[in-house]
Amino acid sequence: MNTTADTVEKKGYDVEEIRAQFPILKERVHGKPLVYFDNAATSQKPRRVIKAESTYYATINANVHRGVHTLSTKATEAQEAARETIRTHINAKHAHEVIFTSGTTASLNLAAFSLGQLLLKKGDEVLISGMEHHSNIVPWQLACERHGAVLKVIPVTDEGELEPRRRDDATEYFTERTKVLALTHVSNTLGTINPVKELIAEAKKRGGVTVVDGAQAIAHLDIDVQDLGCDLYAFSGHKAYGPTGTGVLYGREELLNEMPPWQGGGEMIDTVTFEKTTYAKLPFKFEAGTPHIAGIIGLGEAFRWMEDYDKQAMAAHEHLLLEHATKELLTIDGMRIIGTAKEKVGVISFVIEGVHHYDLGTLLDQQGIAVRTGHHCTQPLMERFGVSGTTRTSFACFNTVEEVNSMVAATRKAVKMLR
Ligand code: 7TS
Repeated sequence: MNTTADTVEKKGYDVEEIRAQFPILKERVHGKPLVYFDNAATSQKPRRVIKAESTYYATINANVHRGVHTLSTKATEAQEAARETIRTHINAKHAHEVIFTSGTTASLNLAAFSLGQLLLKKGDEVLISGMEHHSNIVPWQLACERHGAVLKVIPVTDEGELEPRRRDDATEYFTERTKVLALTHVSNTLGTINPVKELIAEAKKRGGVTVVDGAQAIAHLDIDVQDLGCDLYAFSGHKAYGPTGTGVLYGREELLNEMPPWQGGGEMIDTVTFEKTTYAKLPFKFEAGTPHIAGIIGLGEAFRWMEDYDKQAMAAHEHLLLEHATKELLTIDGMRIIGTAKEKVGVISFVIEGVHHYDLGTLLDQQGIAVRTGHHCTQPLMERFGVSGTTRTSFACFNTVEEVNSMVAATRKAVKMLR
């Protein structure tokens, strides 16, 4: 273990205490202790989250906002408590600005569909970046096709940052036709933290609506939607220690009130006749059908769990893992790290000369080490860097320096076998 690692871990960040709360970390894979480095795909869940979900099913399972009976009232209260927890966590002004969805993908599809209907006319522009996940590309392409608008892309530098030529004069990215800026806060492939606050300010000066994909930011950065100044902010619960099938679209109240609904059905209506339907007030206008109640309750618990810890200390620990892993991986012959931005979260994508990422991922799995391989749903970014895919290791608050060392040693061994 390197000395910096010792210092940070002794400064009150008790990684073993955190690890003890994740039952899955006791699992063995191919007879080896699990090393889970695929947190950007989905994080593991602390016991409290698993328990919150099962307690709902075991004790108060009922549909929400529908019955007068006791269980329904309790389920509704538990779900709405989760909404309030999330409101506080992201510093939204009102709880009804927090819309529950099934994940970032659903949140972004809602945003693109509804903003398309509201704003986009022939020749208008939607501005995204070259490092977007497919779920912040394709919904906008669909909206552009529907409304005759044009998708524009902010280029990415060799370091994996947004094109600096225009850093001093972000106005160049925008034209008078830019109606929407939809940007990832953190790149899932490169780990880059984008200067979203500045770009949001630029877009707003020109009257554009701003959408942030926060899927990779929510578990690793302090998110304050009012400070960012964004109109919409999307994230998934499962990447922030919460259940799969849960997500949020935060939206500024005034904009949400203007936006048309995305899906129609129960819960999102006020009155229905065959001639005309009027819609429910926020947030229900955007929550058609029975929600993932158990998941939402688990999501609330995940956020309460995160709040029990100092987010700065968590971020510092993850940063330490990032620095240590970067340094060690670079000692491997033929190593190329894709994504060397100054501001990064704990995500490292790499390619190794003469080694296919799929083979490496398979050999690491044999050692109990879970990494992701492939294009990470960012095909245009892969093309930008001239690679078909990468091996990606992504850290969470429960990972350790020892695990990084095992991964590096296993990679070195795998490279010898594969060359
Ligand atoms: N946006 C970003 C930046 C993401 O990283 C992901 C998922 C999504 C959107 C979609 O989230 P979902 O929860 O709706 O699927 N990213 C990844 C990944 O990097 N590996 O697996 C999923």
